[in-house]
Amino acid sequence: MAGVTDASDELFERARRVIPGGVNSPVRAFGAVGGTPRFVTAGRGAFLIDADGNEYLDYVQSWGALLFGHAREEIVRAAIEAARRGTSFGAPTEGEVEFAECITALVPSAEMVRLVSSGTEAAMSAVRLARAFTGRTKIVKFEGCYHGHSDALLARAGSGVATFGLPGSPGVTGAAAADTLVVPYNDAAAVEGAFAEAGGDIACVIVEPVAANMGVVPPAEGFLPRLRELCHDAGALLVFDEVITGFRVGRGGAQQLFDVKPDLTCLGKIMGGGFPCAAFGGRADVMDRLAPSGPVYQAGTLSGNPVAVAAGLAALTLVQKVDPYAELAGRANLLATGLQDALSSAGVPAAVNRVESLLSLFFTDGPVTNFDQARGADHERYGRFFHGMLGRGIFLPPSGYEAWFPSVAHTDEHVKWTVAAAEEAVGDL
Ligand code: HOZ
Repeated sequence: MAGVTDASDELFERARRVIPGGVNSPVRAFGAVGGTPRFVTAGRGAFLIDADGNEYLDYVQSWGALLFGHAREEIVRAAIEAARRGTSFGAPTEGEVEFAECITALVPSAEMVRLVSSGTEAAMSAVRLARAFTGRTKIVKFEGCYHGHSDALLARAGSGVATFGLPGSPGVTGAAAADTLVVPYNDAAAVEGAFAEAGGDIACVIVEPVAANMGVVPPAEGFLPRLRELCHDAGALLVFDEVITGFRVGRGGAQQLFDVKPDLTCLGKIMGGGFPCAAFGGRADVMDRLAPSGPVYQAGTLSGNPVAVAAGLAALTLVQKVDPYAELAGRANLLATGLQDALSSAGVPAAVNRVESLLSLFFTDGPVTNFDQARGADHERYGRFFHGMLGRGIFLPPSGYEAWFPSVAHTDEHVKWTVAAAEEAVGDL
């Protein structure tokens, strides 16, 4: 259970002297919920242990990277064995070929794939490729969707940009943002409008097929197929950012779940088994434009890193062997309905959005189908709920704009504790 935080307090103080804000990625700083971020010493299965020895049932799971929980044996073993053979070569390996074969077999639209080290790189490179392939400049993105922190994709983004209430970021030039058209999520008419106005200039539409960086917001019925049609008719590419949904909402990701084939897909998180590994892939005729087959430049010393590849391959092998999706979604449903009941019986207006094993909680009395509604939720109340849960040993994302990620290591018993903790925590609201 959560208790004293002296060691985390001290580490945070030290960290702030040498790391901006004391963290290496903004949302971790607890800025939106207040208090001291917990400095972690270990993770085991569904649990995190902090520097003071407190143990928490963890629903962050490295922001969705850990489908099988912390330190899953097969993944750790694969990484250690790979590291013993050498940690980086800067030359191709058989593991990369096997991994790419595995990804292209699992992701319906991926005929070819290029490995990179982060989701940011994957999205940035996919956009460059789309622009080069179509010979066009503009891109369409959605309010509250987050595609990493490259210049063109930060406008009205979710995740930390939403958490800290930033419109974008200083340092992004007007020129870099000028070709980014931003429209509301789930609003097909707004996308039609963008195509009516600038159709011949639009290189791609990039979308999280299930938005999961403004809290979780499912795509409206027909929204994704309409994007597919619009892009097809206008000669633009459809890019699915499946960094979160890939290997999470099913083994073939959201494109399989909703049966919509994008031209390009960005992947990350689960595919790296908890290591820095990501990818973008898609139609072979588009991917073949990448250097050295084609002229579109993209590169990286640690791309296809052998340790990350071994861990990722172990994770995707488990995905196929365990096939955890039905059970995971069932458990997430238990959690979502338990939370919704706990809050309604306490008379607290709340919406729990869920798609398969992705869920999040908004303190609001209406539905949440877009970024405006997500922003309209009571985020201060979320902060109080977060601390009520943390004090009871449950680690939720420290922002109402982030998704909750139950893992294979979470059990029905864990879900029952969580709901019981929520029943008590509503008293703090
Ligand atoms: N952008 C990530 C959440 N959507 C946060 C990553 C991190 O802080 O580790």
